[in-house]
Amino acid sequence: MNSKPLIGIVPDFETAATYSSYPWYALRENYVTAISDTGGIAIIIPYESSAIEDYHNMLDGLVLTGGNFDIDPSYYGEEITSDKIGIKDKRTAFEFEIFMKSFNNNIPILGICGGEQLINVGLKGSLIQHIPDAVMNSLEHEQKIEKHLANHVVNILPNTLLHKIIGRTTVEVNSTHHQAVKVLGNNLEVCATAPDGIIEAIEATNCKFCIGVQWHPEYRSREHDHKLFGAFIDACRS
Ligand SMILES: [Mn+2]
Repeated sequence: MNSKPLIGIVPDFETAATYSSYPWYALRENYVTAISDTGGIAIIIPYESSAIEDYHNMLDGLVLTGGNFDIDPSYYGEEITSDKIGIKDKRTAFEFEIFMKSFNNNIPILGICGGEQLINVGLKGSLIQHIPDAVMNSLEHEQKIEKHLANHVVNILPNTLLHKIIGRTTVEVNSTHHQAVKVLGNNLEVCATAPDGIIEAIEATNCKFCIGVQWHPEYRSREHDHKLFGAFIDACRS
């Protein structure tokens, strides 16, 4: 294997006429630099279902990103219950397919924000559709301050891979989500929670590396963000 692992990143998709009046793929640059600075080679993979087998054969790891979207609740057997939901059918259909293929073949996976939620739904879990509707007195999970700044703490559960990686039981994280894990998917365990009880990270117990975090470590503003990317790239290399 190449000493630098090849990491696929699924981008977001936009039709808003800001960059182009035609549909365009969108990805914040720091998802890429977090990988390249940590020793991987990042490759952005478009939603081409016919190429999934080829992508899969190339990749040593997969990053599922966040973005301006929600997973269609029909994937977990619910109707849409909030007007805050925005779905992207093409993205979610592609992402499900590449996630399941990677997961079933034990390719390391890091899910970030919406990517964490995709892991949970992919493994037959469900989501809180809009946190303020579901949790009384929840913390502010859609922070108004700049996105790289920490907005709340999370408690990391002992005896989890995430705890082994980060080596701390409480860390500060940024928070830019309005949904969260509700019912946990198969073969997953909770590895971090916010003080209001919101699930902030999950990991699969039956594979090499499949961790989803609700925060955005790609900003790498805190030491634990570097540790998470380091452990992910190490897993992709082995
Ligand atoms: Mn949060």
